[in-house]
Amino acid sequence: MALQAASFLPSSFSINKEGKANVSLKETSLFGVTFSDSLRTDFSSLRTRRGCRQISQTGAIRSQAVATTPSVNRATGEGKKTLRKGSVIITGASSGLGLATAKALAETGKWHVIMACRDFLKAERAAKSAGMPKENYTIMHLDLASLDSVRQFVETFRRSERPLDVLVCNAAVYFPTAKEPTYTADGFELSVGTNHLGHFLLSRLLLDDLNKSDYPSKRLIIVGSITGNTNTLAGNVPPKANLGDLRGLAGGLNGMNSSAMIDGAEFDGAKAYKDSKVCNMLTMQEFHRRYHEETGITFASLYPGCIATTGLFREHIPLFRTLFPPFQKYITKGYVSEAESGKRLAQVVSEPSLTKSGVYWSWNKDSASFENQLSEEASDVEKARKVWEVSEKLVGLA
Ligand code: NDP
Ligand code: PMR
Repeated sequence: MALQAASFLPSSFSINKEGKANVSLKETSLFGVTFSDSLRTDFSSLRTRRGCRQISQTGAIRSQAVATTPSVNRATGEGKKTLRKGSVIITGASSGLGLATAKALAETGKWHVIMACRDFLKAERAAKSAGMPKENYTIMHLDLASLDSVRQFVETFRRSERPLDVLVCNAAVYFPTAKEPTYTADGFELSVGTNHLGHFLLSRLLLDDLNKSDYPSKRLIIVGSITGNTNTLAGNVPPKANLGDLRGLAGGLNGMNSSAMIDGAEFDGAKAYKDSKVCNMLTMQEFHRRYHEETGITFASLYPGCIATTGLFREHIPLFRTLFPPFQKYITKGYVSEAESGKRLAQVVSEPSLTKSGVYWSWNKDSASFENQLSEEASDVEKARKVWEVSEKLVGLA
């Protein structure tokens, strides 16, 4: 279905040296939708048991009572201070972007990665087969589709007595072919419930922990996407993200006395994912406005490129999974490998040059980062405030 639509690509589809393009889509029909706007886009960037157990890198169950002493700044022979290992939590680090980022950071020897995953064994196998040095990661159970699990994860993490220097909200689910909504343990539509509400509670709870860190650069990163931004060609592929007046979100997304969709409309799995990404990008900016000045924490979001081979597309039809990678590689040129995307996100975690807060990062075709523009909706200050206020009620913080 999707790839048939590739043949509807406009003939004026061209990419300049920087991998940026002004795509003039005057009256171009795509998926039966007529565009009359001139869009500016960037092509290069074009169930488990709830656990409060923690598995050590060797796979053995480690008692929570064992406190791991974080390394601290220590003086070297010359009297210079050496930076201690940074401590970063990455949600959904068992595959795709999360795993590639965990690997990139762990391999530097400068980071200890807490892989916050819903499936212990999958995460352990993934870390091992990626060759991650054992001493540089720990796996902790987190199921973002359960608010209880999020709270338990925060407790377990605190008991580990590791500092928190960077939190990366990366995990996501995508149900493009679902006819009916499915729900989290708390009764929220599963994609917005996992991708947005689970992360919203997690990051609100862990803000205190980030604030306590003595690391020189503390960061909270929420992964966004081009497909939630309607100022891009990719963001104009139907169904488009649109949060409307948030009536469905305010009603609890439970599909009973309220719609399962944020805007109150009929369920559409692909749209629910894109809406959840808009929430992710709005949440990052709202964090920035509320807390950056007071805490010095850097809040950032990013579009890592089209990583067309990841598990995100596992629910898509087989034909899509076969054709999507070559389509992105050879036609849109938006494709990036998992390894490259991991390096990009690792930069947002650790690069001293990427400390600016409130930014949505993207990369050009030479893999140089730049501050990208968000769509009107994804940068709407009033909507961000409303999403924040409604979300804090839904997750029990207000
Ligand atoms: P993957 O499916 O490979 O990774 C998603 C991860 O999220 C997996 O580790 C998965 O765990 C985890 N996860 C899913 N549900 C839960 C849950 N309830 N609790 C805890 N973890 C969960 O996809 P990607 O690597 O592609 O996606 C990573 C991020 O990148 C997402 O935020 C996505 O929106 C974003 N992104 C991806 C793009 C792409 O082209 N792929 C483009 C732009 C943004 P498990 O392994 O157990 O399934
Ligand atoms: Mg896209 C022009 C550039 C471009 C880029 C960078 C993406 C990224 N896509 C582009 C264009 C197009 N896509 C065009 C012209 C079409 C019509 C043929 C198209 C279609 C399409 C489909 C059906 N694209 C998709 C899908 C999905 O199911 C993916 C999706 O929306 O997941 C939510 C997807 C994506 N396209 C991208 C990226 C990055 C995705 C996936 C992931 C994401 O946002 O997380």
